[in-house]
Order: sequence, then structure tokens, then C-alpha cells
Amino acid sequence: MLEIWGRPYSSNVIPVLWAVNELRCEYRLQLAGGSFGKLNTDDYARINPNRMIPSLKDGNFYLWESHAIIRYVCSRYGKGTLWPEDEKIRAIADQWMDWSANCAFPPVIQLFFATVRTEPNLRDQSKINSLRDEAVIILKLLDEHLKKQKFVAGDYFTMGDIPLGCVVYRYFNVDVIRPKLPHLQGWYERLSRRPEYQKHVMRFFGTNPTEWHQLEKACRSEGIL
Ligand SMILES: N[C@@H](CCC(=O)N[C@@H](CS)C(=O)NCC(=O)O)C(=O)O
Repeated sequence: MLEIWGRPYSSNVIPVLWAVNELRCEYRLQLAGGSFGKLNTDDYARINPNRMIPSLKDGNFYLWESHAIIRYVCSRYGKGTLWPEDEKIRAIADQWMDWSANCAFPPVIQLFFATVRTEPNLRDQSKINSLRDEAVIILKLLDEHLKKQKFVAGDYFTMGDIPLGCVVYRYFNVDVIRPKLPHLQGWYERLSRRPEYQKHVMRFFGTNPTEWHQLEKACRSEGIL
């Protein structure tokens, strides 16, 4: 049984939860981070000296950094599925995971913070528009790539789709006007048909900080872990 430390509304924890559920791994989620605390304890520092979520325990092996965790669980539990056996296909999946962290995640998470995580009366519409434009410029590159194929590493769903699938859910569900990116939209719809994406990624995250905090706290009692 794996153990995962994190909270189910955290943008770096969601991809890990989606991956382990796609892989049908048994796991226990230890609520940590945000209002659940624990990150500043000595016990947690022994698990993750970087004091962030997510962290993973598999037997007596500990790992942190969400993409490292996704690569590890896919290589150990998903050979030939999420972890492509062909080195070149796997390298392409890997490439898009790095691109997600370095290029796509930053503008989209800032857009999320400028909208959902900011009280409506404090929102800066020109900042929101410019973050939206930044996100669109980046995501156009992915849209162009997806013109040629169904998933980021080819015709099949792989680990390469996981971080970006989470980024794109936020992009499509914050309250902004978006230009048409048809291939990105088509890929998002393909992901949306996956039950584990519906369950772990496509969660209503609220429209303001109060709703967001209430939803996060409620996950303890809702059994959505
Ligand atoms: N690069 C790290 C980033 C981890 C990170 O920023 N985690 C945030 C949550 S998304 C965190 O631990 N924040 C403190 C908290 O949640 O209390 C990863 O991908 O795992």
C-alpha cells in the first residue's frame, strides 16, 4: 500500500492522485499542507526536507516532487501503459511533463490565483487578461502539437498527459473568455471521458477563496480521498 501526503485540491497533488488511480494502486492519503498543516513538523521534514506536498512512501522508499513521483509510479506499476516501453515515446511523454512544469503550469496557476483564489472585489481585470493571454500563447503550442495526434506522446494515453491534463482543467474552468483552441479542446474532451480524470481532476474548485477553502476542508468528510 502506497502512502501519499497531500491535499486533494492542491495543484501538484492532483496529478499524483490521478496517476495512482489510473494505475489502480492501493494507497492511503495522509491529509497534509494548507489548512491540514503537518509540513513544519520534524516528522514531515524526515519524509520531505523540502516541506512541500506531495510526498510518497512505497515500502521503505520515500520520494517527493510530483513529477518524480509520477515517473516512479508509472515505471514501477505502469510499464507498457502509462510508462511507454518504447524509449522515444517515453522521452516525448517526459518532454511534455517538463514542458508542463516549466512553461504551461506557471501562467495557468497564476491565472487561477488571480481569479478563484482572489476575492472578487480585489481582482485586477487587466492582470487577469494578461495572464490569460500568456497562457493562451503557451497553450497554442500544445494545440498545434495535438493537431497531429490524440494524446501528447502519440495515439495512447501516457504519463505525459497527466500534468498537462491537470493544468488544462484549470485553464478551461476559470472564469475568463478563451479563444478557440480546437485540438486542445478535443484532447481535453478525450481526457474528460476517463473516470479517474472525472473523479480526481474535474472537481468543482469554487469561484472565490471562501468556497475554495470550504471545498478543501469538506474533503475530509466527503470521502473523496
Ligand atoms: N515542484 C514541487 C512543488 C510542490 C508545491 O509547490 N507544493 C505546494 C502545494 S501545490 C505546497 O506544498 N504548498 C504548501 C502547502 O500546501 O501548505 C512538486 O511538483 O511537487
